[in-house]
Amino acid sequence: MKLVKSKKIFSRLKKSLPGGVNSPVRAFNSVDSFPLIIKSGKGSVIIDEDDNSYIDFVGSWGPLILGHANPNVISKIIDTIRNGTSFGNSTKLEAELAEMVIKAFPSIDLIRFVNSGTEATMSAIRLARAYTNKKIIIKFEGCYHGHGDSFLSKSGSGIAELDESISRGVSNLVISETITLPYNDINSVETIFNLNKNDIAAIIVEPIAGNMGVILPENNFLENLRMITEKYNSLLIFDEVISGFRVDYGGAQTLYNVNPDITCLGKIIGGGLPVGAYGGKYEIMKMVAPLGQVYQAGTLSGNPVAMSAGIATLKILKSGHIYTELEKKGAYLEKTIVQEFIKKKIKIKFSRSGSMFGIFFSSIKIKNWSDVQLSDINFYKMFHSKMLEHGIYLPPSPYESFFISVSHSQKDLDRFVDVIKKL
Ligand code: KE4
Repeated sequence: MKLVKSKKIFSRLKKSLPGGVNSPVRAFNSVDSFPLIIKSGKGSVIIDEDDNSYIDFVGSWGPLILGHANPNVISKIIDTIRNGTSFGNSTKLEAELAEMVIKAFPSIDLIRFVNSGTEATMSAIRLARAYTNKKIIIKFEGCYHGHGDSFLSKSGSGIAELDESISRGVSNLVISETITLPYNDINSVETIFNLNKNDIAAIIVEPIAGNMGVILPENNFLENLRMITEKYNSLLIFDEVISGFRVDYGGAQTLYNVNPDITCLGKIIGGGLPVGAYGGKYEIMKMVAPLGQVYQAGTLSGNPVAMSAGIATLKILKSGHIYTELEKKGAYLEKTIVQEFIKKKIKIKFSRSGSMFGIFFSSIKIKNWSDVQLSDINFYKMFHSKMLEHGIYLPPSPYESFFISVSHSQKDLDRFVDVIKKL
């Protein structure tokens, strides 16, 4: 595919933006490739500046469960934007979207809208520390909760060792209050609680991990996290920024029937515009300013245009049999991809929940970050580039989720498998 205009635009971008991007993964460094410079999207297809078209299995990293430029979402945005873009005051649209989310998530009595998943998770741990009067946060290797300082760490060499920062500019003091453990390893959680009995404010977890490929919770992992946090009066925070309204209209907590104390949301609830949210029981959320003493604010939080995109999106998701359709598409793609790789004698592990899935080039069972590290990352780079050459856009990193949208046709799914045949 020709990339003449894209190359010119990327050189221009690099003059003004660090690495030429506004988010690192878009630079395609993880797949040693040239980044896409996109000019439009419609349904399951995106088109770059050189008019190359791609069937998109990234969907802007999750928000576009309805596909690009969904007509209902666009018309709702246009109707709203005609009345202005932002007032710095409340609007009824915030009530409408909040009520829809609260109805979908029984664990939420009150919710606060912010502008990103990062703001949601940062605020959630601040609230958890205030509510419990404790300071330590437990998270899991390979889970990503945005770029808040507390989350930019990895576990020390030993389980009980202090975390190490993974980013310059993050103070060791902040990192010393985060402990990172292996996903799906409940024993390590019990060990840490025994060592820090009354000092753990919360556990934050992606109930379905979507930032190390896709890894599902195993052996009642979520139920056990719920029991341990109750036993030690700590909070359980579900980071459902990806899984919320993706794997079920009520998120992973509905699928697995485990109620967290605080839920973080993003992506789909903004319908492609910047929206994040955190919410939970009244008892906890009443601490958030101005009702309570936990300060959090935002100029464009609850922005009416973004609210309208979220409302339009959830209205469609709530109607009809969207999740049944998405499950059928996911199951079909899983079956046909697995079959094709078996024919080619290429070992893969396929992991899926509804319309989010991951492919590991590995012959071992993948249950956590260490297992992911043993998969063939170089093969993924070749796979990504081959698929892109043939018009299939996959995440430009082996550590992300693939997404199917309502707008992906049977032909799109079969095209995916046809290109695998050419590997
Ligand atoms: P944002 O601040 O990017 O809106 O959300 C942070 C976040 C929080 N929690 C989870 C589970 C997330 O997946 C994310 C962000 N996801 C990444 C991709 N998996 C965003 C892509 C990017 O960083 O450009």
